[in-house]
Amino acid sequence: MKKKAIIFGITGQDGSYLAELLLKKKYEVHGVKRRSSSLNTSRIDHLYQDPNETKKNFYLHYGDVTDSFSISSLINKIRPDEIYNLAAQSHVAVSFEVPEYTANADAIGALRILESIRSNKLEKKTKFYQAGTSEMFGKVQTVPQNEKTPFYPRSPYGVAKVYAHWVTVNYRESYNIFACNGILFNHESPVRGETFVTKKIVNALCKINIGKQKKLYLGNLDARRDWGHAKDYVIAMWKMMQKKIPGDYVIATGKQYSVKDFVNLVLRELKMKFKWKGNGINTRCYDQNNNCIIECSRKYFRPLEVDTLLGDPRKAKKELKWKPNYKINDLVKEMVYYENLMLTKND
Ligand code: NDP
Ligand code: GDR
Repeated sequence: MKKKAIIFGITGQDGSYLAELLLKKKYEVHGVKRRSSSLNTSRIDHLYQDPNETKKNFYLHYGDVTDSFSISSLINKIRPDEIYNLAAQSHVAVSFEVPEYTANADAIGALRILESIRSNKLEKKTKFYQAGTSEMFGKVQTVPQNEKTPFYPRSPYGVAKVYAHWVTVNYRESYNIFACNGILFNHESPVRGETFVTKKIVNALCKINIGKQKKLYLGNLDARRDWGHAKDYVIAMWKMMQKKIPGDYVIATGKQYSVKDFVNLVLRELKMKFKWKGNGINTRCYDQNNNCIIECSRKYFRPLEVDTLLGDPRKAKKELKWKPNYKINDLVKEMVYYENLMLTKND
């Protein structure tokens, strides 16, 4: 019998890579997408199968993690072996603008799915994965961060994810549900959302390089992150779900770079000559003709910042036999290659 999986958040970066992985592993994959006024399936269009096809293994359903009825009826109908909860308002800066919605989707969304597993009496059948985040560490208490590092979230997003983390632990301990938390550090890819800093940098610098854009405005260039590739990280999610006993795992590369370092890597990959001047909010970057191509703008600073994140993935390496295949240079190379390809296609 084929394993059945439901992915909440199928239209997102991770949802698309996870769907590809599970289909390769011969799962029957059910993706839950939100209704939206414009198409939101570009990342999964290549997986689409005609509804009239008989040997289908990829299905899309409308649903929303803020709607208990839609979640419960889908779970009851599909009775999946595995549920991956990747659905979230996932932008940290935006969570300061829409804190209540972020809490509803990111915190209570996880509770709704867990409660649906329980109320449909699927505790023994259905495994649950919660997409936790390094943002839960926030104002970091120890370096590097591992599964025992205390949480100190610094945004409505981080706070909501801490609730989701603990309610997942609670349902595991109260009802014996196989429920696990991934504590994933930043992971990127060519299909990363365009307002996250890596994609924003790659997109703008590729355009500046060919004269299609003049300047890139960024926020805090000194923030430090542990950046991996989404393709590696969805493998870790799946591996967590294959364990005999559920647990919580930090997934990270164990290497850290600043936003400015990331800009430098992209400029070098594009073979652009550049020079930095100033510091803090007055930092600027100039090209070989002395044109200012990067400036800081207060608009992109957050009310509170997470200054530094660095993960310690040793538990995952030992218990899941997981390690990242991509190094930061490979990630940058792939993102730049894809961006340039898209730019020439749109010409
Ligand atoms: P994305 O923002 O790319 O994807 C989020 C997905 O959730 C989209 O499919 C989105 O749909 C969907 N979604 C948002 N709100 C709802 C809702 N109310 N009901 C149903 N679906 C909803 O995020 P990523 O793929 O990057 O991340 C996946 C998960 O992992 C998220 O939960 C994120 O918080 C978490 N995470 C991500 C990390 C990263 O570095 N990428 C690191 C650690 C955790 P739509 O397309 O319609 O907007
Ligand atoms: P993050 O990712 O907040 O870590 O959350 P993001 O790429 O948005 O920011 C990383 C760092 O870069 C700084 N920064 C900017 N960020 C954005 N978006 N735009 C800018 O112009 C800019 N300039 C500087 C930020 O201040 C920050 O310090 C991501 C999301 O995927 C979450 O869902 C996930 O949980 C975490 O990663 C781990």
